[in-house]
Amino acid sequence: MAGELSPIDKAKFVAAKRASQYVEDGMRVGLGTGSTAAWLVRCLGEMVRDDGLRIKGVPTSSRTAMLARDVGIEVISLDEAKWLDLTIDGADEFDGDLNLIKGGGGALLQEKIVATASDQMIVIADIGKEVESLGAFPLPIEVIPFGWQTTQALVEETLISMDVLGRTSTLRMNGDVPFVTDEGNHILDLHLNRIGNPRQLALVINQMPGVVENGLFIDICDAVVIGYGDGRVEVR
Ligand code: ABF
Repeated sequence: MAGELSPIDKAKFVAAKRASQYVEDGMRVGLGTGSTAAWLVRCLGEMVRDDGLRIKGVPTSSRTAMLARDVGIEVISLDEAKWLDLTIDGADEFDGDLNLIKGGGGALLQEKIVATASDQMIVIADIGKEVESLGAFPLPIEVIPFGWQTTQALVEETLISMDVLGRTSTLRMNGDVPFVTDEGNHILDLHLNRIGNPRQLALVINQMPGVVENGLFIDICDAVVIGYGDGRVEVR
């Protein structure tokens, strides 16, 4: 499967391959979204096909559901699974406390629901996702369509008044029309550069009317499997 890969794709593949070893027969597994998680789905598909692995997959997005079915994984809904043994997903950033920024792929709401409804959540990522402090990657915020531009202004004003947004921070949409999620909500990007207190920021953002969820995953990730371009893998 891996053939001749670029260093970044090799890093993603080896992290996914290593994480697939945590998946045991009979598990209900949350399947993440993004290119790294896509490698995991392919690895699990190979295990289903070649080793007779029997799992039930709960995808975190419609894209992942399609890929999982394509590779022969039995796909069920979260409500059919009721609870998951393990979720494996990617991330945009992870820090030393295993706190994450996720949602660059526009699936943060479903990803957070699935990750939270799991006994264990493992992130797979190339080493480039490791940061000292979260925030260089824009923080995605999911808001309902009703009055979303007003919600955006409210979020910005509230965070500025709390002195959470530094001078160089801006709240920017993804172009003229924001990204629309599987749930029909909109994604706004909060460009902070550095988040001093992710836990506080996550709580403040979710209190605001119109905000559904944010891409800060605090105390959710149990381990990160890190892939390197030379093929090395490290588990934190
Ligand atoms: C999903 O995949 C998102 O939460 C995250 O933004 C994205 C990471 O994508 P990739 O693995 O392609 O870097 O997990």
